[in-house]
Amino acid sequence: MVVVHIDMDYFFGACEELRHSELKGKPFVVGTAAEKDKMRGVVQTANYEARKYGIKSGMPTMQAFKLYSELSYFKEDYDYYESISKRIESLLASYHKPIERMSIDEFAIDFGKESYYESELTAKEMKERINKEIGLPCTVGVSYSKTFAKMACDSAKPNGFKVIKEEEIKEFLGNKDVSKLPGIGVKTEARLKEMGISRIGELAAANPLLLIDKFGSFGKEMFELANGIDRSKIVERAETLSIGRESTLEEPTADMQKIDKKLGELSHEVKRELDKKGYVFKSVSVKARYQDFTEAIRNASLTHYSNSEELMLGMAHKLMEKLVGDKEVRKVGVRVSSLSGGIGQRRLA
Ligand code: DCP
Ligand code: CA
Ligand code: CA
Repeated sequence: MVVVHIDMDYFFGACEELRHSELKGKPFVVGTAAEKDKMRGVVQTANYEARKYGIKSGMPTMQAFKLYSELSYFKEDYDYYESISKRIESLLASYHKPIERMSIDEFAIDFGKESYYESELTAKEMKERINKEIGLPCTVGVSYSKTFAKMACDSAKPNGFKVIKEEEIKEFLGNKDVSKLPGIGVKTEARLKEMGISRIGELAAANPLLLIDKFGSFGKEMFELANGIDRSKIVERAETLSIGRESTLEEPTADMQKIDKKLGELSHEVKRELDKKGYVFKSVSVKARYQDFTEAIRNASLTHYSNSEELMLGMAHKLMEKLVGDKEVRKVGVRVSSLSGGIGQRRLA
């Protein structure tokens, strides 16, 4: 299994920088309080220039200004950051892989059985596209599980890219402080220190029965993690769901008429599934696999939700035309995403 973890750098701050280009290179923070009451609030994030002065998330703004009096300040604008987060999510969703949105600025993507080589190429492309198309920096971690992909990412900040393979994990973890393991907070850290355990390597060599005795099932989990065993799973949420179908053509072809026939069948199946689940869609993507087994994907979004099969097919056709050009394809796929509604969701509402 390969997992790719993406975490945006100084996310709220980077979003502000997008619309305030004059900020570039200057230390600034985003905080909870309105500008006029800024000293009463808390810092939500600091850009890396401000971090040089020791300013960080969670710190009272007052303290941040004591560390650097020329600091620029912005009140948070959550809806704006959320809208950018959604754009990042739909860019990533266009790769047709299971995604877990772990927080507003963090995504874990399941690359399944893909090789590290292939995964790295795609993950680098994702990073590049987030940078070019959204305009924001991020850091990417690649590993064989969800937790270690996140740790790889954390260790490469900012604007980094790090791969940790199974055979490298012991060395990667060994010297790190136990607090670097996700789930270990200040309390657990203190209790582990009392037991003489401060590094992950020491945790890995500890007596697991003793850990279970002290921490219950979490004791077992942290022992396993310290030894490179991670059972956490990527969980897709309803908002990130997509519905797609793909199929191999009878023979490889660049003939759009033949391909359209297949797209028609696939769109029809997608539409049936969509109706069954009660969803409407906003984005359509298509995938083509070429003769040399490379694949390409294109997507487009509507400005409104729709459940029209005709519209889906029309978009699929236009996107596919660009992918095919004069190259022969052997397999095609149609997928809708940015779904809304859903029978289950309606019942809950
Ligand atoms: N956030 C917040 N309060 C905190 C921590 C974070 O409101 N105590 C918000 C602001 C951050 C965003 O969540 O921009 C993402 O948090 P991260 O922990 O990922 O930190 P950043 O993205 O700011 O920085 P980086 O990931 O580069 O370290
Ligand atoms: Ca971040
Ligand atoms: Ca984060």
